[in-house]
Amino acid sequence: MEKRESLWEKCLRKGISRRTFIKGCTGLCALMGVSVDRLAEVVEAAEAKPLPVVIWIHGHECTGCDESFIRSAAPLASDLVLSQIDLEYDHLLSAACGEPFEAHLKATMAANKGNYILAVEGATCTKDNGVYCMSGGHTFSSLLKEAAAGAMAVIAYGTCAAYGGIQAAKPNPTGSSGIGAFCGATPVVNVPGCPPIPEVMTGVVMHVALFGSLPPLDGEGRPKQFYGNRIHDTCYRRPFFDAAMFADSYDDAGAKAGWCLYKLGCRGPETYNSCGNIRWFEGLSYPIQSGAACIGCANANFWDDGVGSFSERLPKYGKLGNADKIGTAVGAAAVVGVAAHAAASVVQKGKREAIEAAESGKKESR
Ligand code: FSX
Ligand code: SF4
Ligand code: F3S
Repeated sequence: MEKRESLWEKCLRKGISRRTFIKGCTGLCALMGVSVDRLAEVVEAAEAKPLPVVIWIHGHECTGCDESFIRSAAPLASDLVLSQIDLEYDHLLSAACGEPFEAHLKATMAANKGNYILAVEGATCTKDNGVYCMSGGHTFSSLLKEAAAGAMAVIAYGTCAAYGGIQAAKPNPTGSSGIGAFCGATPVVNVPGCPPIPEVMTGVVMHVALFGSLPPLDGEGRPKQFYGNRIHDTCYRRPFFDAAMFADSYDDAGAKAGWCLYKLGCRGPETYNSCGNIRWFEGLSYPIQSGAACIGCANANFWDDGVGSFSERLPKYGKLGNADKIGTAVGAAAVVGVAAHAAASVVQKGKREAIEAAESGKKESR
């Protein structure tokens, strides 16, 4: 295997100063969601550790995950791809194609066996021997098995790769599922979201590349630093939830005043993701800030849970709580809290309608 450069060696070759390198390492701490207390560890890894090759393959999906990744602002995806990781193969981003490209994939896998990171977007399908998802003359499921067997770690990007996503929604005609069962003994980190937040995507790949190990994971295989909170825990509308001030429709006075969207079906109380703190488009906004309820796009089965009911409030479909123990405990607490708030909101709603009626009466009499 050819000798690969460390991040520091790359900086030296490009004439980047030590000062800029250290500043970059501090930024990497934030990006990876690790404390700056670990800066010395990050610097040491960036100095000494050769950066691994990344192979990025696509199964059944919409390519929204790659579209999200290339919008990463910190670091810019172009910086990450061109200087911080060695992305040797990507179905979407690589300029090459055809037989030479497939030959390059095989050669890269062979030359870096046991040492490359495999990034996967999309579900895999198994029905009729996986014939419904093919590229380069082979089924995606066979490529996935082969590529995962030779990888040091697999990153399952997106809800499709982690859980099956829309392809696995009922009636699931292609027999699609998440990729975990196809990865053998190779460790897998799930980075759900449809798509995941770009900075979360880059943070996870940089963690694996720099430290050579997976970040700490929760019971669903998700990195705790990015999936440790529910959307509800970091939501700026939370004070309205706590005060039982809910919008009842997207164009009522409550919605206009920025009240809680729980009664419009918001899945924030059962969804673990970083949208409330990292946000999207360089921290500009996220669904709830843009006025839409969270549809739980980082949850397993969110399509089936949402069909015909994305705007139904949570207790009706009763899916609170996630699979890991902590999530279930928090979810159970949320059921109680949500039910109590729902009851309180009936009272609040009456009060609010009375106030609104009085306000409108005042306006009319002016
Ligand atoms: Fe799935 Fe990603 Fe949703 Fe799309 O690759 S998580 S359908 S945004 O594109 O896999
Ligand atoms: Fe925010 Fe939704 Fe929770 Fe309301 S229910 S506080 S809108 S996450
Ligand atoms: Fe998805 Fe909800 Fe965030 S819909 S993008 S997890 S606010």
